[in-house]
Amino acid sequence: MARGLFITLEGIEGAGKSTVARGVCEWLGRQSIRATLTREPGGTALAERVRQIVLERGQERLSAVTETLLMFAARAIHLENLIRPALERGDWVVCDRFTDATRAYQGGGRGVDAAWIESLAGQVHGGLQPDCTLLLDLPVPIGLQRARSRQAGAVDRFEAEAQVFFERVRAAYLELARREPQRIHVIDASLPLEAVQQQVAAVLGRLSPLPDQGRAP
Ligand code: T5A
Repeated sequence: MARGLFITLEGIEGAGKSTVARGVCEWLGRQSIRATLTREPGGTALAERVRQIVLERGQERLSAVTETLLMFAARAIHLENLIRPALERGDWVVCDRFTDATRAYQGGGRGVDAAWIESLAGQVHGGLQPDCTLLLDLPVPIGLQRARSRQAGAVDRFEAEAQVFFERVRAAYLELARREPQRIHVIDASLPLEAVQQQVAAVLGRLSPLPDQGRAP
């Protein structure tokens, strides 16, 4: 059986990734395509434990290098236990954040060496890349306002960052999209949700249909 397609969603805090990811799965369902919805960091029980370590604001310091290693540790667990098996059984995998987040947050936001990130990505991905990435782009103040208005519990290590940090993250994402326009599709996420979903459906509709791939019985 041919493998399913690997779709990732990216963007700053409050861009609407989780909301749109659920919409993507519903859209795929309407096309009779089986989809597995997941997220990073996390996605499996063990990787979610790493997520907790990297997001919670504890007593101990986490350097940018440690943060990067933890992101890739969680990703390696996720790839081995969930993403690869799902793709191999023909499901499409819809993943809320993947390695572009490490490039943007740890690389762009924290200044971690880009070549080192690519070297880790090469080892952890083993050649697997997203087939399509939806970059939900919007001005930082709008994203932060949405994220904060929805927030119920404690602020995590990233949400505690200043606006200037997210400006660097956003700029890094846009640069990635500029370099890989075939894979990374920039979606105007400042628009109302319905208009965002229309842009996303237009991108998904252009993906090459693969015969007998991920079709629900
Ligand atoms: N991280 C992650 C790294 O640093 N490196 C890495 O390699 C990886 C994988 C993870 C954190 O980890 C960092 C980045 C993150 O800081 P997370 O929970 O995955 O955290 O990410 P967040 O961005 O914090 O998730 P959010 O839930 O804040 O943002 P979403 O998912 O983009 O937004 P969503 O869908 O929850 O929507 C937010 C609110 O806006 C509304 C929604 O209803 C919701 O209330 N909304 C809209 N409102 C108006 N118009 C629209 N178009 C809307 N779309 C959504």
